[in-house]
Amino acid sequence: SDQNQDLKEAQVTEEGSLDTFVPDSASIASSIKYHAEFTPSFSPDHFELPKAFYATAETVRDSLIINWNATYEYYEKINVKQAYYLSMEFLQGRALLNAIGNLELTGAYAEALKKLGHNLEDVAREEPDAALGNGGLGRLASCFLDSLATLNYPAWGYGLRYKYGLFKQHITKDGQEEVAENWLEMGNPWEIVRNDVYYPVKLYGEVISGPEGIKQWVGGENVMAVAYDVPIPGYKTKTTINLRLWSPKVAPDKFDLRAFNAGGHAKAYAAMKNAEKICYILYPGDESLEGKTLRLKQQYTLCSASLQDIIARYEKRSGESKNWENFPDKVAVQMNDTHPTLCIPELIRILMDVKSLSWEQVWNITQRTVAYTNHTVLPEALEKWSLELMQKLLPRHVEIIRMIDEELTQTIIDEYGSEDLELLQEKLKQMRILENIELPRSVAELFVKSEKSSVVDSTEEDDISNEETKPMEEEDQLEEQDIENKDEVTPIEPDPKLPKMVRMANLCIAGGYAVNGVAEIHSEIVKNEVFNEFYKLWPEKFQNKTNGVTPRRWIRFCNPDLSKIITKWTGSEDWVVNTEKLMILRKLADNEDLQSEWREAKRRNKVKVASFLREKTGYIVNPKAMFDVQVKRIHEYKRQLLNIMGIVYRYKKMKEMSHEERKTCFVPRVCIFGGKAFATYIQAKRIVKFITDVGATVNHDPELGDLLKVVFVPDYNVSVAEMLIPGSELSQHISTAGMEASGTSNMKFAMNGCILIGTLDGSNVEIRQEFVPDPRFEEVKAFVRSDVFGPYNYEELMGSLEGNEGYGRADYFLVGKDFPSYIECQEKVDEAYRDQKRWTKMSILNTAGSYKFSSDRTIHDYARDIWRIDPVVLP
Ligand code: B1N
Repeated sequence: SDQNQDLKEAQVTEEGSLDTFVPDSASIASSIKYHAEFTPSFSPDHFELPKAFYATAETVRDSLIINWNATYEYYEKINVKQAYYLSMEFLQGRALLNAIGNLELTGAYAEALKKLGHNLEDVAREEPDAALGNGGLGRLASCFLDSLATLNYPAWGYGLRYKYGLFKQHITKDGQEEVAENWLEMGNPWEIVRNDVYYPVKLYGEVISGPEGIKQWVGGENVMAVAYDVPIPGYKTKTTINLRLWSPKVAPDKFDLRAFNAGGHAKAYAAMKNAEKICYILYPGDESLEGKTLRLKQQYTLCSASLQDIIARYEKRSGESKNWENFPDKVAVQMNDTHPTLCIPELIRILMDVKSLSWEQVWNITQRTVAYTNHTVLPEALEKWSLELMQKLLPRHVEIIRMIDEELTQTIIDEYGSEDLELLQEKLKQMRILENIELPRSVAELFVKSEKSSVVDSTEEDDISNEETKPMEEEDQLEEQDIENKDEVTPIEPDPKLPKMVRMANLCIAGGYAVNGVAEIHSEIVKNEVFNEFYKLWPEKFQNKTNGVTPRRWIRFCNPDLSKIITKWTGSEDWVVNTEKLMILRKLADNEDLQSEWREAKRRNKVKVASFLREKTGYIVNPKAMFDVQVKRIHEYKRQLLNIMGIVYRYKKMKEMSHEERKTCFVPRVCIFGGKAFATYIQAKRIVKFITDVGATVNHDPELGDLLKVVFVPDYNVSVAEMLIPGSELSQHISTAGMEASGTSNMKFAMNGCILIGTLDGSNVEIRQEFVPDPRFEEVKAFVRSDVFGPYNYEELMGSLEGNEGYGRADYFLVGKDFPSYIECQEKVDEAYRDQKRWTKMSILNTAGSYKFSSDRTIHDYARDIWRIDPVVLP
């Protein structure tokens, strides 16, 4: 095709020629036709939307590959330090509009498709969302990749190529139903399989001592992890970085049959098939973890393949001058939460067992290479793995983890000394990586020695002599014995009734050079509470890196109408990469022309939302009403229940009023919810059911008209967010204080001129005391119980707000406690909305003030403070 020819020529001619080569719509159209014919995945006789999408995406991929290759070659040539972002989740969403937007070819593509009888937007909608993530953590990883590429940072992402992404959500009369998400069904036009890039990943087996005492991990099952590369283009730059996703494959010739001789070939074959299943499915838990073998296999596959790849690249790039001590000068590994913690023992294993370095060297290199981001302080989400399970699956790693635990234990002893053995014991108990596991031998000996020295401790002799002045009763004698036992301080014995566990966060903090939280308040909680003992030991490791979101996807491409207005009023498109420029809007916020353009853009986006709601739910809403939105994973701490209880209160009040009263008292609202519940999280699913039931009642109530509508958007995902956020006016972020590490959708809403209400998340969870129920909250609960929302039994849901249902603690998430101030806040929202000038001004100021929350700023901070990498601009 013309375009391909042009692109190829551009590639082989002088440096910089790509910058000047811009394909026009005619060459793009011919390239699309070329792919439709010669990269066939559909019948030849039609050119319908699905085929148009795949052919279009393939042409875009051609351009991306050229830039990917140029970027890769240049990094190879200058051997630059690279950052690697390891994550079990990347929530990429769709790629087409983002890619052609970044390449500045949106107009040309729209025209080309028009020539071929299609509309760009319709074609783009054919693309399935790449949902290899659950929520905020995975989406953050994807925003980071966009910023890294845009800012020309040499960096790659590493993840897993799950065959099934996050489940699809159907809403039925019973609430949520999960359906498998087969996103690869029609093929993935963005990935490039690298059949020559694969690494063995071993599981199970045993450790033997080889020659010169070098440990060898033998037997077990071997999987081949094959690389699939997804090009990540930057905005208006040639830099195109890589997201490398691993997919395990069967490798019969490479397969170690030793371990399978007992069961013969059939068994070996079954095990190989099993190996392939490792990456079938993304674990759908968000802030809830299951200690399942398959999950550990997934985590290890990611860590092992990525590190082998990183090390191979380091060796290739250093050539003759290879010196392992310099590894951290070329490589920074960022672990997205503790999910890739096995990076630490895996790096050590490769350098020690395969490259024959000493423990001292390897421990030092590791501690200068890896860094850890913490994303949650919820105790149920802090990863712990059973030692027994890990021992079976990764016997060599358990040995290494024991060595790290011993290093850490020694550091703790050096810090606290062995004078006060009880204090030392307490510290060890809190900080060790191994939980409920005997102390390393070297340390246990220390406790024995101290036992002897305590006999000559003078203060204790004093105590004893005091005791001896009075005759001993039998009880006193027992006490005396207790005291003596305490003085001996035997090392903490494991409790056989409790499981032996490996604490992944402790391992990350000990093995890494940096630990960061994801918002200021969260980082304070990390330092001062959850990991305070480590903070006291290594204050220099702890940092904050407030999250951000990419302004390309989350304003420029998802909200073109608003983008045009921002560009017009700030004077240029600069704000897309330099979000500080949004501040210019601050002094324009009162300008009436800007205000009316701003309102008009919002109105058009609301119309789109309204038609989407009608298509997906059948509900008809009035775009003149206020659009009030809460979209995020359904979780009790995020308190969708607080929102819906507030709506029920509003509904109830409305019903008690006359038509006239109602109209003066309330602003018409459309309350929109969206989000997925973890399939086995019963309480979350009840909340979904509740919201849809309230909607079914309220939306059909003829008395209310447009005054109140409640809509649950099914299957909330990245693409739905891109449509919904621009059309929202109010959004809610009302988590129980201290529980939401950061939250990122709040930033997206702010960027799109949405007013936010929320809790000051960050104050400590020490509330939950004098719980005096608000009479209005009592009213609402009674109302819910009286069957107004259908026959479903809401006793358990309401009961949980009062301490029933085995929750023990009444209303743990403080829905009732915050209800009064929440209701008052909502009344203020109504008042503010009545004054449309004031509301629009707030809306503009929100966009203006959102400049800080570009992931560009976040990435600059990581690059400067953690990774110590510099931007590289391609020649
Ligand atoms: O990470 C986001 C934050 O903005 C959110 O506040 C935080 O809740 C989220 C286990 C998680 N923390 N932990 C997870 C995800 C999957 C999983 O299997 C935990 N997600 C968050 C980005 O910093």
